[in-house]
Amino acid sequence: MAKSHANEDQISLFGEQELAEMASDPAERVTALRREIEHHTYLYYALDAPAISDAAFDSLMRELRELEDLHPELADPSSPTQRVGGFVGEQFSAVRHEKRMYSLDNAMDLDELDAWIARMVEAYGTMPPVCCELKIDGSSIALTYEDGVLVRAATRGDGTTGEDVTANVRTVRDVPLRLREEALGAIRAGSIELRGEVYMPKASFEKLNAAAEANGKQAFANPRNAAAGSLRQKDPKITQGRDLSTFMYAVADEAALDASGQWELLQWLRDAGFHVNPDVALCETPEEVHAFCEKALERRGQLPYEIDGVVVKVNSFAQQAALGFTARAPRWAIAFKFPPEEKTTLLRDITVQVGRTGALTPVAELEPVVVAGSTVARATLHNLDEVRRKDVRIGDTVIIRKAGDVIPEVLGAVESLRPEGAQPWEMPAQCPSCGSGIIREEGEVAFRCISIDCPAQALERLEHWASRGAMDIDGMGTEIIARLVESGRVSDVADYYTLDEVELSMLDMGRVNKEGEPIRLGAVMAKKLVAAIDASRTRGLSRMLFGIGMRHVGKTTAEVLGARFGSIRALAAATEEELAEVEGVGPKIAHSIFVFMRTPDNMAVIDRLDKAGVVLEEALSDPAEQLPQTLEGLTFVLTGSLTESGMTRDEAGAKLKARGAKVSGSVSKKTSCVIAGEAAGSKYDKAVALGVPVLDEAGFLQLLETGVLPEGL
Ligand code: 0OW
Repeated sequence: MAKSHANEDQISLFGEQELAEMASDPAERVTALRREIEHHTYLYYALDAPAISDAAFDSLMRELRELEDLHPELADPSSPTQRVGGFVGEQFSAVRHEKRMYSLDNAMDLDELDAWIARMVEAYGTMPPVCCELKIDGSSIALTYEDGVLVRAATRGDGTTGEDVTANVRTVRDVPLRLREEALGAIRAGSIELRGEVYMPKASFEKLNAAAEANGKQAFANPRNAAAGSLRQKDPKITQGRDLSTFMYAVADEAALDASGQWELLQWLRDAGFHVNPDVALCETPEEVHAFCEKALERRGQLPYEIDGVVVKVNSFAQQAALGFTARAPRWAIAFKFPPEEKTTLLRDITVQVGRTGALTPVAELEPVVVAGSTVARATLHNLDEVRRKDVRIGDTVIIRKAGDVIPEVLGAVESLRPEGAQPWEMPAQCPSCGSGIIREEGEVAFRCISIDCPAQALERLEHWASRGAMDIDGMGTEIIARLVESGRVSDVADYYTLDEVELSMLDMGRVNKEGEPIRLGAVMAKKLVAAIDASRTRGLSRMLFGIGMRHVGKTTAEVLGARFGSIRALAAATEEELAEVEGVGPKIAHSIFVFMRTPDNMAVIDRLDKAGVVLEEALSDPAEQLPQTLEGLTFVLTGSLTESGMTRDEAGAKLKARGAKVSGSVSKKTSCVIAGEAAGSKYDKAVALGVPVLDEAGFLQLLETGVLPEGL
C-alpha cells in the first residue's frame, strides 16, 4: 500500500498520482478507501473538524461497498462498511472485566470537593496536578482492541461483570473499528482496553421520546437511560438509529500504554481516533479547579449532551497507583456533582393515579418547564401528608427541583403568588379508576382503593391469583393476562372460570405475523390453559385466601385463617375480635379482613367464584390432630437458607407455629433459639454475641422430629 503522508490539513491521505494507480488494483483501492474513510471519520468525530462534506463521505462509502460486494475475498470485519451486523442472540453474553470498572466517590458541594483536594495536598505536601473533565451523564462502556482492531465492547454492569454489546457498539459512528496506525506504537501489549461513556445527545433524546409518545410507547426518563437502553437492543439496526455517541476517558490498565498520566492519555486517545471531550483542563491549584467547575456549571445548559458534574483526577499515573482504590472507587479521583437545579412553574392541577396495588398517588400536573436539561410536566406528590406539608394548591406557582436526572420533585409553593381563594387539596372520596370507596389504614400514609374489581389493579391481582404460591394456573403468564384484560374479557379473578377453549384460542396477542395478520393464542395453548384453570378450582381455602389479595394477608396468615375457619362463609361472618384472636392475626390484619368482607364488589367476586365451582372450604384443623404444643412459649428466629430440606422460611415458620412456637424476625435476649441455615447472616452473629442457642438445619429437622429442643442446647 502506498506510504501515506497523513497530516490533518490535507483532504486526502494520498496524492493524486497514487489514487490513480490504485484504481487498477481493487485490493489496493479497497484498502485506500478504508483508510481514507477512517481518516475522515477521525477528523469528523475525534477532532470535530470534518475536511469533506457528508455527501463526499457517503460517496466514498458507496464506492467501498460496491467494491467489497464485487470482491468478497477482500472482506474485512474491521472495514468501515461492517458496522451494522445481524441480530444478537436472545441474551447478551456475560463479560468479566479483568480490571474492575470502578465508580466514583461524589463531592456534593465545593466544601466536599475541597476536602478531597485537602487529602491530596496532605499526601503530597502541595496539590498534585489534576485533570478536570466534564462528567458525561451516559452509560459506561469498555472497548477492547487486539492489534488495533475492535474485538469487544462491554457494558459496565456491576463493575465486575458486564454484558457483551459489541454488535450494537459497532454501529456507534464515533467508535473506531480500527485504531489509527500512528497511535499503535504507544501500545505495549497486543491487546488494550479503553473506557468511556456512551451518551445520547439531548436533541436526539427529545426526538426519540416524542416519537415514543406518539406511538403510545413508554418514553425514556432521561438521556442516560435512553443510551443504556439503546445499547441493549437485540437488533443492532435499532441501536444504529438511536444516534449514540461516545466520549472516551480511561485505559483499563495503564501498563498497557506508554503514557505517564491522564492528560497524555487523553491526547493519545484522540490520536488513536477516539472521540474525547474537548472540555479538559490540567489544573495546578484549587482555584483553577473551582474555576473549571463554575464554568462547566454555567455551560451545562448550552452543551448538546447532559453532564451531571465534573470529574477531577490526579494526573500522574504513578501518583494514582500510590493512592490506590477503596472497595468502590479510586482515591485519586472525585466526582463534583452539580447542585440540583430549581425552576418555578404553574401547578395546573393535582390528579390521582391508582397503582397496581390500589395505592392512590397525587400527581402534580405542571405547566411544562425545562429543569436540568429535560422537560418536566408532571411530578409525584407521593401522598396526602406530603401535599399538606408542602401546602401546594391548584393554581399555585410551585418550585420544581431535579437533582441530576432523577425524578423531579415539587419543593413547595410561592405563597405570595397564590391565586385568591385557592383551597387546600382534598383526596377524592372515591377511587378514580372504579368509583369504590378508599381507605387509609392507621399507620399508613397511602390511601387505597379497596375493590378487587378495580381496573387499575386488575393486572396485579390477576397475576397474583394465577401465581404458583396462590391458585397456580400453569401457563397463565403476564402477556396472556394483559391481553385478556385489554380485550375486556377478563377484569377480575372470577372471570378466569368463564373462559372456554374456542374463544381463548382466538385471543389476539397484540402482534402481527410476517403477512401482517394478528397472531392468536392458538388451540393448543388454549386447551392447556383451560385445563390449568380447571385444576386450580380445587386448591382449597388457604390458597384462595392468599390469591384473593386481602391486604396484609400473606401465605402464612392465609393458611392459619383457612385452618381456623374452614370456609369463606365462616371467615366472612367472623367479628373483628374473633379475627384478632387468631394466632398471628393482629388488630390491623383483622380490620383489613373485616373491611374486605364488607365491600360489596369483593363479595360479588367471591359469589361468582363459588358458582364457578372454585372450592372455598377446607378441612378444619382438628384440635385433636394438632401436634403436641411442645414449643409453646418458645420464640424462634430463622436465618439463612434451609438448603437440605428446601423448606422456605415461611414453611419452616409454619411448622414451628404448628407446635405452639412463636416466630420472630429479629434476635434479642428473649429469643429461645436461632435456626441458622446456609449463609446465615447478621442474625446468626447477633445470636452468638447474645449467647442465644443456635441450631443448624440438621438440628432443626431433628427438632421437628422429636418436637423438643436437644438436651443442653
Ligand atoms: N462519566 C464520566 C467519567 C469520566 C473513571 C476512571 C476510573 C474511575 C472513574 O465522564 N470523565 N471519567 C471517569 O473516570 N469516569 C467517568 O464516569 C464514571 C464511570 C462509572 C461511574 C462514573 O459515571
